[in-house]
Amino acid sequence: MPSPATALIVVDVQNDFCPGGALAVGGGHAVVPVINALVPRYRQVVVTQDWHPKGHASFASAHHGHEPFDTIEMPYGTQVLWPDHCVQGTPGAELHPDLEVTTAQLVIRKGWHQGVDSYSAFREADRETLTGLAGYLRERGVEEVHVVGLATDYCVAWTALDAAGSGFRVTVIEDACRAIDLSGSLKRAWADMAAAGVARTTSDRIV
Ligand code: VGL
Ligand code: ZN
Repeated sequence: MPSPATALIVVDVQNDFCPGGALAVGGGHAVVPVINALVPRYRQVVVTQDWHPKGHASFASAHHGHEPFDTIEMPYGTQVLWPDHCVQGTPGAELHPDLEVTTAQLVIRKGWHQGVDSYSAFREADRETLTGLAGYLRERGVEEVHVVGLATDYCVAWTALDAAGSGFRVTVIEDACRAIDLSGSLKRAWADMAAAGVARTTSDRIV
């Protein structure tokens, strides 16, 4: 059983990242039963939602002459352009209907600044704007976080890296995640996480 000082962060388990969704992650829905089994083990559970306004800067449709999965240079760095996804208030932005997170105390919505993406639940892609999550966790005595959800190589990895950078011990529970894997992004994400001291485990070691 994880200690009471360990929080579970459930990242972006939303309809648009599941099969049939606008930015479907292969097998995305398969994380739902795994996460449902994990949630009751944690005293503190935080859920995140990718939550973009219409015409968000991370959408290919907002950039004339660009296709989804192109990359462009933004003032804050390189940005992958995505299909329109997780638009605020749409069914695609809702949490997967079978996800059981009624005990979660906090929902962090991210990516809502029109011109800035936010893969991480801690810090937007400009690397300056904080969401307040680190302060929230610290004030509640959290020392360690376990990260699960979608997608391993984007929002899960960036959240895990920023958690480590904020001084939390971090573990990613692999079988409770699925990846987009765009041009080697999954391999790179695991390497970056390993270099940052992020540990890796599987849900059978916790449940
Ligand atoms: C995500 C791409 C764009 C994610 C969010 O949740 O990993 N990926 N927006
Ligand atoms: Zn997004």
